[in-house]
Amino acid sequence: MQWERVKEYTDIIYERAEGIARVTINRPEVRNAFRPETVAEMIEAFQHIRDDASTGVVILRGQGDLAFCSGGDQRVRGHGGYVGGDQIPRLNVLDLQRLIRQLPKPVIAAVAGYAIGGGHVLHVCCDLTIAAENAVFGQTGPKVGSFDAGYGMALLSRLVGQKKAKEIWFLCRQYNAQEALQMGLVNAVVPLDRLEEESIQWAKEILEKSPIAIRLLKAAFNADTDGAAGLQQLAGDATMLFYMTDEAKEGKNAFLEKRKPDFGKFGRLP
Ligand code: 1HA
Repeated sequence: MQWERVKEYTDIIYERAEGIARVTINRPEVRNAFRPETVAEMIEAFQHIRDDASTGVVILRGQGDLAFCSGGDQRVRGHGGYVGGDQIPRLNVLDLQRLIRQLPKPVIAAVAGYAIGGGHVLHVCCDLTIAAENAVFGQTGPKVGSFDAGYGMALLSRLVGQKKAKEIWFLCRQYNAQEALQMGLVNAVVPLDRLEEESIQWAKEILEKSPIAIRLLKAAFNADTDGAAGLQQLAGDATMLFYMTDEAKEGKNAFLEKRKPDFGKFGRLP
């Protein structure tokens, strides 16, 4: 793969090749913990990916073999949020979680090493997770004075069931890759040196499929869990498809031509 850097960032690396975007959290000195700037850069990259017609699948990973992401950078945790250069306390990873969920393209988490705390929730928000054999999963919130009871609770419960999700949150234990596979938290476990290759293989298999079918399936999975926000996404996709029909165009054209629309010419399917 010839990865092309899409844009230079400080805390992340955003590349693309052959229809795949690769976003790497690049703070290995803190096990890829995120600060507000890291998240802002990821949000910008994911917004670009959303609009980039050449990209069909995203791989999200951490720099190095030791960690996918260790959550919020505790050194900059202030009063009410994580504080960046602008001195504003933020929990902007919540915006990123929604963006990953709403992205009309699958996101694959490629996890080597620790996916912990807010970093664990990030992989939970991704559509698929490929784990290296050295991957370690867990929540730490109640240990370090935090919790993510949004997607961190609801999606995790969907994946592993409520009893297990409560265990994960209440006991803050760490789980290895095989345990994660067993509880449905990840899709596959591969040797560390095959993580890259395997993630790309999964991405390529998805890329061979119908983009709109994949997009609508992702929206439907979200609608099943995300309430009105999930329904909005699925309904938005329905509107996108409807706009492509002659029936919808008749409505617009009639308005512009100041005439009554003639919807009678369109048949009704069973
Ligand atoms: O809960 C939320 C949120 C909830 C709602 C809304 C928004 C949220 C946003 C974020 C979060 C959270 O993420 S809370 C949870 C925060 N994260 C953690 O509690 C994990 C902290 N880290 C660890 O438990 C461990 O470092 C580790 C299991 C990931 C790795 O252990 P290891 O391999 O033994 O390495 P370690 O020596 O601990 O770490 C290497 C270096 O990385 C250390 O720095 P050094 O001593 O070399 O100067 C360590 O301090 C640093 N580091 C690791 N994780 C973080 C970190 N520095 C800052 N923040 C970190 N998260």
